[in-house]
Amino acid sequence: VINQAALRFRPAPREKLDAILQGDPTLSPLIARMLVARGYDTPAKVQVFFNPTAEALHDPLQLKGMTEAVELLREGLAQGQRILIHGDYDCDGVCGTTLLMEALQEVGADVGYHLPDRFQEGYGLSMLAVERCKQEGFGLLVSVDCGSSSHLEIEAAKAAGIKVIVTDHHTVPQEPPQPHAFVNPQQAGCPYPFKGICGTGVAFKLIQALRGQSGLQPDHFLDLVALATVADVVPLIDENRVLVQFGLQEVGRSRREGLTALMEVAGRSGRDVVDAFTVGFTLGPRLNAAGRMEHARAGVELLMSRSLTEARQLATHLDNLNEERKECERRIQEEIEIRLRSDPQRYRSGAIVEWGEGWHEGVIGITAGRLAEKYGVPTLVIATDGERAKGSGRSPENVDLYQALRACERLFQKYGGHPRAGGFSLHSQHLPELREEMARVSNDLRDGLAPVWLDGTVTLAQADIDLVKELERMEPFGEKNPKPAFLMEGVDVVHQRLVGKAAEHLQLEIEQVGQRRRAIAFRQADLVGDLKTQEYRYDLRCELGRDTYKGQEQLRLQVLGVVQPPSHEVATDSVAVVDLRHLRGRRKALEEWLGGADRRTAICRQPDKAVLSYPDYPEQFYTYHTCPAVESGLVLLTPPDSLQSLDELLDRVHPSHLVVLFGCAEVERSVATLVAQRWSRDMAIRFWQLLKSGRVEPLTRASAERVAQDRLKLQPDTTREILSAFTETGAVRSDETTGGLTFGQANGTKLEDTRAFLQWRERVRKMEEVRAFFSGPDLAWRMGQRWPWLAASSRVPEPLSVR
Ligand SMILES: [Mn+2]
Repeated sequence: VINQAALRFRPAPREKLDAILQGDPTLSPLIARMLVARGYDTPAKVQVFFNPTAEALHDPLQLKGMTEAVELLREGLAQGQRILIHGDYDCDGVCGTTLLMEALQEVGADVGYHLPDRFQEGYGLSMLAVERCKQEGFGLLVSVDCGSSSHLEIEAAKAAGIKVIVTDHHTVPQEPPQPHAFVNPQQAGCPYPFKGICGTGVAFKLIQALRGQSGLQPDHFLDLVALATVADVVPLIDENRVLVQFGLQEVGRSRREGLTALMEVAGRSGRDVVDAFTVGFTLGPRLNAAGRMEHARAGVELLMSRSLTEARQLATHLDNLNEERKECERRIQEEIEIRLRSDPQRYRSGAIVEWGEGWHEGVIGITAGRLAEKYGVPTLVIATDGERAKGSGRSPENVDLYQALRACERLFQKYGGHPRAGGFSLHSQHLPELREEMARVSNDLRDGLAPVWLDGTVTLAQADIDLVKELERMEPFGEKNPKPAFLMEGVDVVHQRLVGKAAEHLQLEIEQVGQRRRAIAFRQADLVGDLKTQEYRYDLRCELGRDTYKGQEQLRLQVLGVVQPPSHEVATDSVAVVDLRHLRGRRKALEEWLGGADRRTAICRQPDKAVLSYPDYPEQFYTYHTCPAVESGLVLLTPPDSLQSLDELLDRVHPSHLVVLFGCAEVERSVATLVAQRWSRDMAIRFWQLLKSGRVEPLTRASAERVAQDRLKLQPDTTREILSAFTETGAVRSDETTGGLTFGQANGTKLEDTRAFLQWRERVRKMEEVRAFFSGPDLAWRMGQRWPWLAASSRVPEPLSVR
């Protein structure tokens, strides 16, 4: 359940929106909004975003240290030196190692590789590898995806006469190491224009430089680059977008037996579209699992395998390790959540700090990430082994984790990280103190609620396969180009049931303005207890995708979270705006408001009809335009036709408080009614032809309205407007007293320039403005902005969970 005050729309300034819509009128406003919010705010940038080409890639030689690295490699190759590739145990390190191994073998090098054991050797260049170089006669050590903090090991290798090339993309310490060549876009003084490439990306650049190539060559390594880029969660912007887009095509060609086998075990046949999602959620975790649960070697062996039989065995092994990893994660998370449920203070305190003996070190980071996301607070998960404790932390955007860890510095033996993630080790006896300290510093550092981002609002009617296809043009999604999330407002939950092996998912049947659809909320079974579907309509945060079911393509609506509706039990002496847009039992609520001691007034479109439904309150219904001054509060039953109408009403009436009792559904209906009266030039021409056909007998306003309704399904209002437009153009003259019509001489006024047409357009524009104003969270706050004398309070209710 999401606290509505945490919702944030990614900002998209109106002027920039207009500029790119002018540049490409085929863009839908929704997509345009997302592009602007992501920084693609000129037609040229949008053009490059949708059409990635090799030109967007940067020259490898712009990387500082590249020339030296290439020289050393060439020298080594010429001398027949043995080369040891030193990778890392995650997917990026494994892909980078494979890439360098194969590329150097292609040019005839004698190469071997070393991947550190996560549990024995830890992260970074390993002393064991330096020893191996000495014993096995490797004269050149090349790191990939690590080494920037391995000063000691680098010096040891140099002392033993080994040449060292470090290639990496991790943050470089203040005092950088001094290998013979150091290639890392993050290092000070590196002119490379993009800092976001992953370790495998840097290795790819090294090979390009060695071969004197650039752009997308050599393309048979792009599959590894794409895989690592997605799995390492580096930003999918700039050249990464190009590398991934072309690299995924290479994965799809499946020329690598290992990837074919891995897709098989993941249940993806070769014909399936390979997208960033497949890589990020199926291939990546399986390659990561090796290093997390056992040893990363299996990953390199798989990627380098030339035999499908062998590859299948290795892939099955990785798949088993991945299952083991998931099971481990599930157990730890479950254990923590049991603790949190029995003692909610453990997450309400400001941070989650939980530890367990023998918890698997390889998965605590993922678990911390899940919990931080779910509870919206910084989370440290710690594996203890007697007196030794090793932990991993993740944090939502509103708390800088690195700062928090630094504030607890004195408790740690070692720590490091960045604003969203970090790692540390300490003595177990300090754990209770760490829990307290962490809660305290997190509260100090916290900047508002953890934001829950949105890209826009959609209605159930707008959400269709065409929209999904448009969204897919923005792929690959990932870091810095996240999968779009939308707000779907005022939805009735008509049915819910638990699905999945362990009944862990929630399937919903939802309805909005007459449209009904099925939606799925993964791993959110606990929502069942929170939803009050009889009382409220809900706003859903959701993602749109597609599924193929029995050969039929259909929309997949995934619910990411449900927004807590504002509570309706409020005392009006404390608030000026009561937001009841989500209430279902309107009749009961209205009667309560009308029957109250202070006789509130209700504003609606047709007071005479309302009085028939509520005969007990004959004097209490008015329209926006007829309401006299009141002593008490106003209840708004239907949306106004413009914000100005509401301005005027409030100016005239000065209510003590305002109750908004219409929801998004009512606003949508008003818009729909208005749009149903739409008349276009085409419609006017067909009406003209009808008039001229002689079928309108006698030729009067009344019979024209009747015939137009029968034959063209035009509302009488619409017919009247078109007729008055014709009168303006001079094509028709009408006799005011008899209603008789005669054809006249056109005076040159275009139909689109007539007052009748422009007025209609203006009405629609005003209604759109009303729709925008009354949709979205924080209505009370926005009303307070527009009418400051309505001392609005945002009335955020007690959250059900911290989010
Ligand atoms: Mn990496």
